[in-house]
Amino acid sequence: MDSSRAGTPSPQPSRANGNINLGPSANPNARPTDFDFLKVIGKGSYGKVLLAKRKSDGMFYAVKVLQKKSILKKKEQNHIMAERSVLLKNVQHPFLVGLRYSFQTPEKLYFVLDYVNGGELFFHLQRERRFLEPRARFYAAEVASAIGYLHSLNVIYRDLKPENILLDCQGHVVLTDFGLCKEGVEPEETTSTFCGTPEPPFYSQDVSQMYENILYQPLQIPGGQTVAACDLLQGLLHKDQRQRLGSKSDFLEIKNHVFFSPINWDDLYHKRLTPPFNPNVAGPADLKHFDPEFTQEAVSKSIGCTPDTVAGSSGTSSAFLGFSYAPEDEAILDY
Ligand code: ISQ
Repeated sequence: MDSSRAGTPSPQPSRANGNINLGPSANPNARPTDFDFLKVIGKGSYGKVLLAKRKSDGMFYAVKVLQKKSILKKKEQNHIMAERSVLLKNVQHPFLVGLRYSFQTPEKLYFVLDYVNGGELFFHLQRERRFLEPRARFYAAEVASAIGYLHSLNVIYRDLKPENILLDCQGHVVLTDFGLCKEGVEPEETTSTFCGTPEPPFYSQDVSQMYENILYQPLQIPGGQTVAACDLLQGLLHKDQRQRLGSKSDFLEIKNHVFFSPINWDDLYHKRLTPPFNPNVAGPADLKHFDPEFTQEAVSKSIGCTPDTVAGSSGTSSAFLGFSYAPEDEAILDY
C-alpha cells in the first residue's frame, strides 16, 4: 500500500471538513493492548517513544505515541502527517528507521518503529567528548548517505543533531525523527525557515544572539583537525548558501569531498564497513545506552489502556482519518 515511492508525490491530506485523509487505513486491527509497554526510551516535542514488546510474538519495537490533542492545530497536524508519509518512504534505506505500521485510538497516534538499542550518538559523544576523525567520518558518511537518499525523494531532513542519530546494535547509524522533514521540495527550491536545533558552533544563551552568530559570526574551528576536515566543515557551514558544499549537486559533492576519500560508498551502503565502535549490547532488552532520565520514567498506564475504538467515531479522531498503516507486503517486513 505504499503509494509514496521515490519520484512519486507523497499522499496529500484531503481537507474536506477539516479532516486529514491519507488514504484507506490498512491496519485497523492494531491496538495498544497488542503490546506490553516497558520503558520510556525517548521524548520528542510531540510525544514519547516507548520500548514495547508485542504480545503475539515477543518482538521488540520502538512505539512513538503522540497525543492527538497536542497536535490538533492545523500546522502541527501537517507536521505529523508529513512525518508519517516520510516514514513510509524510508523503509528501504539502511540508515533510516523503518516504520512497520501505525494505528490510532480516539486520543492517540501510535507509530510502530524498528527498535535500535545502540544508543544516541549524543549520548556517546557526551561520554567521549569528541570523536577522532575516522569515527566521525564513518558516522558522517552514513548520515550523508541517508540524507542524500531523502533528497532524492525531495524530502529535506531539517533537524539533524546527535540526539536524532541512533546507533543499532552493531554501531551503524539510524536516523529517527522525521517531524521536521519538509516534503515535496524541488531541487531548485530552497527553504528559508530557521529550523532544527541551532546550537554549536555558534552557541549563545541568548537565542537571538545565537541566530546572529549563525548568520554573521565567522566559523572558528578548534585546532587539531586535518585540512580535509576543516575544508569540509567550512564548505558545509558556508554563510552563502550558493557557495555551500552540496548546493550544486547535492550529495554527490559531499561524496566526492577529499575528507571522504577513504570511504567506499558502495561498501558503506551495504554495511560492509565495520563500525568503529561496537555498542556491545547484551540483547534487545539491554537499555544501557539509553539515558536513565528516560528509562526510569514510569510508562503512563493510559498508553496501554486506550479503549479499542478506532478513528472516525467522534471528536478529535476524525481529523486523523486514514492514519493507520500497514505495509503492503507484510512478509517482507517479517510481521
Ligand atoms: C528506535 N529505537 C530506539 C529509540 C528510538 C527513538 C525514536 C524513534 C525510533 C527509535
